[in-house]
Parts: sequence; C-alpha cells; structure tokens
Amino acid sequence: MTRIERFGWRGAVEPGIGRVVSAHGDYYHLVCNEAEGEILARKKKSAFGRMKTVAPDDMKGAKKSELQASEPLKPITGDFVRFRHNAQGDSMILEVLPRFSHFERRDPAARRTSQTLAVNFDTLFIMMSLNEDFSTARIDRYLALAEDIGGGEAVVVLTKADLWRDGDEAFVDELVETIAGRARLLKVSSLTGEGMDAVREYAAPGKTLAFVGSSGVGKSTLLNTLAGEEWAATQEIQEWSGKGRHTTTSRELVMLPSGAMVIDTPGVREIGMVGETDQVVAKGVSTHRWRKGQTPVTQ
Ligand SMILES: Nc1nc2c(ncn2[C@@H]2O[C@H](COP(=O)(O)OP(=O)(O)O)[C@@H](O)[C@H]2O)c(=O)[nH]1
Ligand SMILES: [Mg+2]
Repeated sequence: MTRIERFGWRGAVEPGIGRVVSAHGDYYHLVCNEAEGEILARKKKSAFGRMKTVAPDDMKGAKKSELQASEPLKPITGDFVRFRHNAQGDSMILEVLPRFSHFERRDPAARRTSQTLAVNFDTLFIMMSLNEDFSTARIDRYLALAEDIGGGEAVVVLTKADLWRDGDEAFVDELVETIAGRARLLKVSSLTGEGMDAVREYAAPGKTLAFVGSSGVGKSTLLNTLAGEEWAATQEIQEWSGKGRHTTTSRELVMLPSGAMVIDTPGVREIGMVGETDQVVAKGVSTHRWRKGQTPVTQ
C-alpha cells in the first residue's frame, strides 16, 4: 500500500495526489507518495482566483449585495488534491478532488453562506458534554446538517462521562429521544477511558474520523487520548489541572498509531443556531468563501 492510500486515498494511485493535513491561508501541508513527511504546497492562483457571481435559485431578483460568488472549491484539511510536485520549492495545488463526504454549517453571521467544517471522513463524531453545553436542540441541528454528509456516518458522542451526576439520566433520555435512531450514541471519558473501546472500533486503518462540536467539549483531548498514552500522559498535569488548555494547533489531520486519522476541527461557537427557526442552508448556495475575520479561530 502506498503512502497516500494509507492516508485514506481509495482511487487509482497516480502521481501528484496529495491529502491536506493542515491549511494556512494559501499554503497547505500535504502528504503524498512523492515525498516522506509533509510537503508545502500553495494553490494555483489561476485555478482558484477567478470568481463569477451568480444568483441562487431562491434569490432571483436579489440585490447585488446578496448575490453569491461561486468559485472552484478551496482546499481544506482532509481534502485530496491534485498537485504539481516541485522538489526544489513550493508545489502547486491544481484542483480539489471530489469529496466523498462533507459536513457544512451555516454561518450565523452571513445568512446565506455556509462553511465546510470537515471533508472526506468515514465517521463524523458530533461531540457534546453533559455538563457544559448540553443542548438536545443543538444535537438535533447537527443531525439535520449531517443528513447531507454524503458517504460518511454520523455518531453522537457524549463526552466527559466521568463528570456525570445523579439525575443526568433524564438528559440522556431526552437526547436518545432527539436522536431517535438517526445516529449511534457513544458515551466516553478521556479521563477514565470509559467508552474508548467503542471509539477505537471506528479508528480502523485508513479510516478518517472528524470531530465536531462546541469548543471545550473535549475534542482535542479525545484525539490526544487516541494518539497515545505516552503523549497524553505528558499533557496530563496541564490538561486536568485546568491551568493551561491544549489548543488545537494548525496540524488538523493527525495519523493515529492505529492507522486511522482524526480531523480535529477548531472550536465552533455556533452551528447556525442563531434561532431555532433558522432554515437549513439551501443546497448549492455554499460559496466556500469566508470573509476576513470570520475564519474560525483555533479555540
Ligand atoms: N473531566 C473530564 N474533562 C475533560 C474530558 N475531556 C476533556 N476534558 C477537559 O475539557 C477541557 C476542554 O477540552 P478540549 O479537549 O480542549 O476541548 P475542545 O475544545 O473540544 O478541543 C479541558 O480542560 C480538558 O481537560 C473528560 O473526559 N473528562
Ligand atoms: Mg480543541
């Protein structure tokens, strides 16, 4: 098996196929068959710079300011791309290859755009903790957005099970009712290891897990736990004392010792839940365009 296949590529193995493991503006780190480690690549301006403005179907007669700009898909972490390798300097990303799964959220600030949070995952972990931000409405929202993910499976993951108190069962019952057979429900604790076997079932070689959920629910901690006992142990004091928080770094797609990969998305404050009555974003309206300052910040 070649390196790109170990990183989840399932198509024909050809030269110049890479997977984005982290994105930094116009620059991307890729893994590929052409080199060990990661290579730096940037996207070809002429392929991604052009934009034409179109009115989505539901916006006929819309004002110019409301029109959506369409442009070729911009690569994000998890994408497979076609690129031109340059061993001497920056390689050039030519196009984003078709995504087999994708998860998008509404942008609460800009009513009619959406943001792609994760792509090319086999399993989407929709994560929530019982103690801090429990909201069955939010899970309902995530599951509604997840109806459209393509080839992946959504799983609801209740985190920090060690912090559960008597009486929390009622919340869990409410949640089970909300999920209503739409997804599997896992209950985990990165602290005690509870539920980790069920998580590891998904972490099979070549599979990609994507973690989404509000900031602070324990996404990065679960990743650390899966990434290795040793690594997690060195972080323990800092992690559990609450003094410092491990923040999601720019390396967003991580290869686990099991051979599975995790895409740890940065903390998402909103999932388009400005009001419960918000419509789910219309299909095809997504622009993959994000105004300055709206890029989700790490944590
Ligand atoms: N008690 C407990 N705390 C946890 C657990 N998982 C994460 N935390 C804590 O929750 C906080 C946020 O975790 P983090 O992984 O950074 O959340 P993220 O923003 O979703 O990546 C940190 O202080 C963690 O130590 C858990 O299973 N049990
Ligand atoms: Mg994090």
